[in-house]
Amino acid sequence: MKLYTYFRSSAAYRVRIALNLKGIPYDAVPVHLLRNGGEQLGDAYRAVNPAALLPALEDDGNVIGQSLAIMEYLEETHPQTPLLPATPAERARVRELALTVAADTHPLGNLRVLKYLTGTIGVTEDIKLGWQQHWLRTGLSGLESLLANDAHTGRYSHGDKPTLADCCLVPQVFGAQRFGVDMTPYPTIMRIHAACNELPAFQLAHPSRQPDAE
Ligand SMILES: N[C@@H](CCC(=O)N[C@@H](CS)C(=O)NCC(=O)O)C(=O)O
Repeated sequence: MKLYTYFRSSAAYRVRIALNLKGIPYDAVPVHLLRNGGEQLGDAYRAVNPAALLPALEDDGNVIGQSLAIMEYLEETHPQTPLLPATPAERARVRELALTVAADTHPLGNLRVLKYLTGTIGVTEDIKLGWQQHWLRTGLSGLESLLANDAHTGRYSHGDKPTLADCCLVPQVFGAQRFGVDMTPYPTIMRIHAACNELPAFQLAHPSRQPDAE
C-alpha cells in the first residue's frame, strides 16, 4: 500500500492515523505542496490523482483520493480495530463529527484557497491570516458544541475508542495551533486531543515524525 502524503497536510495526517490505528504497513510517497510551485499540480502527481490534492492511497492497483473515502475503504478492507461504531445512529454521529472538520472547516483554509486570496484577489498576509483564523474558530466552535453537549462523547469523540472523528479532530487542532488560534474556548476538543496523543498511532502520524518533515 502506498500513501501519497505531505508531512503538514492535515488530510494526509488523518489517513496516517487511521493506517496506524489499524496496524496497516504502508510506503509513504512524499509530494511537496510548495516546492516547484507545488508538486501536487505537476503532471506526475496528476496522473495519480487528477484532483491534484493530497492524500491519495494506492492499493491493489486502485488509487483512491479524499481522506474520508480512503478511511472508509480501510475500514471495509481491514475491519480489525474498527474506526466506526456498531449502530447506524452512532456511525452517523461519527461521520457528522468527521465531516464537520473535513467538509466544513478544513477546505476554507486549504492552500489553493489561500493562494487565490493573496495571488488573485490581492489580500494582504494579515487579512489572509484573519480569514484562516475566522473559519478555524467557526468550525471548532461547532465541533466543540457537538462534542460537549452529547452523552456519547467519552474519552474520545465517540465513546472510549478512537474513531474516524478523532482521525479528523487531531490534525485540525494541529492546523489551528499552527495558525495561532487560541484553543481555550474548546476544552472538550483539547481534552480529546490530549487523550488521542497518548496513543502511539497518533504520535507516529504527527507531521514532525514523517520522513519528509522539515
Ligand atoms: N477533502 C480532501 C481535501 C484534500 C486537501 O485539500 N489536501 C490538501 C492538503 S491538506 C492539498 O493537497 N492542498 C493542495 C493545494 O491546495 O494545492 C480530503 O479530505 O482528502
